[in-house]
Amino acid sequence: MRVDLRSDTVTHPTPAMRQAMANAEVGDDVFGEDPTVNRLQERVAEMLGHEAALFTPTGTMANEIAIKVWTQPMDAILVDEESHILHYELAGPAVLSGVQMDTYPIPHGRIDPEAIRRRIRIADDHTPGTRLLCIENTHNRCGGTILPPEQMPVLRQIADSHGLRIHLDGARLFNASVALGVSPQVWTRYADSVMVAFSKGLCCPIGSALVGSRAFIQEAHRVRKLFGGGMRQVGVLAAACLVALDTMIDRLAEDHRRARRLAEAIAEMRGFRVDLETVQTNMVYVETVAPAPEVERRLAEHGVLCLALDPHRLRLVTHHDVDDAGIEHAIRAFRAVSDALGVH
Ligand code: TLP
Repeated sequence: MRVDLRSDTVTHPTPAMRQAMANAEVGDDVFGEDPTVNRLQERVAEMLGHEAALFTPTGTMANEIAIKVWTQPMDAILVDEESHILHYELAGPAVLSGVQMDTYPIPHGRIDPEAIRRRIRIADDHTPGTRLLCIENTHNRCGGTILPPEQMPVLRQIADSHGLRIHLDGARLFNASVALGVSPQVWTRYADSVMVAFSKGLCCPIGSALVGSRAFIQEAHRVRKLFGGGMRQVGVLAAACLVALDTMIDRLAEDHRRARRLAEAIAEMRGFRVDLETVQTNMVYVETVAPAPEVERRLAEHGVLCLALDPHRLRLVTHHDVDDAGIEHAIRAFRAVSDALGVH
């Protein structure tokens, strides 16, 4: 049995998505003439309570477009110490927008708004001025943790009092909204721009969307072209995303239930530690006494794939293509590796 827990990005499109892709009406999207893309953009903008949306191939591109639109070279942006933008986008903000990334702390996935306030730079002849605050929900490297909605008005107030925009990296925003049983708008209405992804837990082969005001999206459309992301008859891809919005959001609760089961079982085993407080959605981070790459290799021998993201930390992500039997198999594999390593 093979159980792939490396990421929810490994999910395959469902039969309903393939059907919709085959039948999609298409046009040239660079001219804004793809009816399926247009329908998707209107739908996402409405769901997230913003004026307009833009379809992008990846979440990374959407994040980097937002940063480019909101800043000028020599500005600074604030990202948290564990953010995707800082760790996994190849210094994109420096390369593509000419801005400096400053960081704020996020211990155990929690934001202290005062720590953000203290790190805002006021521009002068020597200092880059902070223009943008980036936040992430759910938070990937913090364990799939949820940004408490009650923090949003506080962050908005800080941003407004210093002339900052807020960009929300919501690659897994629907996981957060399903876990709390609230509308995604409890977060999105306080942000100036939001990225959501279809290619993770929602199982689409490709696709993210960026939302914001009409003026922001107009500029984002130009920057997408600059970054090489102007696409043509991509209604075939947007069609899968529309199916995902109809069929794949509510079921994320199953992934969360399975992540919990996995986390609680591994937390009991020798040689592993799991902070159960951070297991709030579809991710489980496991601290390992043995080197994580060694644990990763041994688990792979049992057909269980995960990612050693740090020297002593593994990430497991539950998703549509791993069922209860897969989770039980993964638990047995962890137990076998724990016994074999014999560490305490
Ligand atoms: N994350 C991927 C890897 O890049 C780590 C994963 O497997 O989790 N924001 C967040 C919070 C993300 O987790 C990701 C993808 C992105 C942005 C980027 O999305 P893509 O891969 O579509 O560029």
